[in-house]
Amino acid sequence: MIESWRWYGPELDAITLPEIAQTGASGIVTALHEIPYGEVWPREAIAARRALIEAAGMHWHVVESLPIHERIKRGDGDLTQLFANYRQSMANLAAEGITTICYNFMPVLDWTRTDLTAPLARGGTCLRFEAYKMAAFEIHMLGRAGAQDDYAQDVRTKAATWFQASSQGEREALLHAIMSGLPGAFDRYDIAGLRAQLALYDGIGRAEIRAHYKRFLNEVIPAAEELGLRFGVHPDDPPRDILGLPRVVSNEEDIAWILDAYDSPANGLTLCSGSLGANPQNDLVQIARRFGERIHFVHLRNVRKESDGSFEEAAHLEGDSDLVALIDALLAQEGHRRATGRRDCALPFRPDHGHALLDDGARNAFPGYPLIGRMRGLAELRGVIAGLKGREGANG
Ligand code: DNO
Ligand code: MN
Repeated sequence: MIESWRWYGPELDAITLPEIAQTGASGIVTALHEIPYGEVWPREAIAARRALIEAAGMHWHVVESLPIHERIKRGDGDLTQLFANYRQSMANLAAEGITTICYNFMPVLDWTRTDLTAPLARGGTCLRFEAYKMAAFEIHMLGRAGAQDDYAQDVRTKAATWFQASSQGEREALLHAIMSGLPGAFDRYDIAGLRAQLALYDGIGRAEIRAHYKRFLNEVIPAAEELGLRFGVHPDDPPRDILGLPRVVSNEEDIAWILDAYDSPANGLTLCSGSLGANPQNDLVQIARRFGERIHFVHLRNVRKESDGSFEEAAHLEGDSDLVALIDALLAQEGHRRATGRRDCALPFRPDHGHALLDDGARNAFPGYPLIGRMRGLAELRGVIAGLKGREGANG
């Protein structure tokens, strides 16, 4: 497996490439976050970013993300130009030798949490999703009546109580946390802005989103095949509908549908253990085995789930998901690739989010992307991989 590290680029990330080099990671995962959604990534800008990474002794291994414009997700109007721009960015990336592309198909928001600095028992903080706070946000702050059905009665009661007692500051902090998953320099919405975005999805249900997704695949995967690119969709986080919007990349069945909707090795998966792992119905090892040949990129992190749908990000080897078993399945997939003569045998992975530990709080890193906490995660994962590989060697 190839150790990689997400970096938001020289303008936006508080962590520098020489610092990342010290973590031991060899691959960088990044995007031209400063380019607005829907515009072409110029080849020169890609080349300049690549040169920075290579000057620091690393390799730009994966693009995360090449974002999909909301109009494509909504199937809104004439999309010819947007698809042409997307394919042009793909061609420019391929020309610079960057061949693995992670993207997601989450409407409006990316990963969503209600607390960015939930305290940990031994000190440090983690990201947390509190079901009643999300319900309070949807039902009371946004006024989405339909969201009632997505939460159990006791969660709704708690949400109403919290909302009534909440101060303006607490509501603003909740809005801020919920908006923080939008990557890079993307505009954050206020309540009115978010309502306006959501209104654009009126009348768009699961079937429509799936149809728009299939159209996207038909528009880009043939070009990916020609250019030698591999696409890996990142699952929804959390893996369920939120804000009353349908999400179509949440479980095994969804993944099967996507990989089937355009049956090509270029149409693959980013296996994110933290996102998929937040739904108790998802069996990570089973997902890794079933779709193994189509996995192009891996996010490793852990979650601790609660019965009401809340969860928090646990240390990489704590929490409810068995990451050792998952890594074992991924190493088996690598072995299978070697045996069948595939060129892309080594799977790139990154420690997905990490805890904010020690001096992390003093730096202005993106939530979930601190230096020390992720370095701890990477080191633990590296140990698991080395241990499992050693055993493989010992067993001949
Ligand atoms: C969540 C994180 C996200 C993810 C994007 C992919 O699990 O990995 O930041 O990178 O949603 O587009
Ligand atoms: Mn992830």
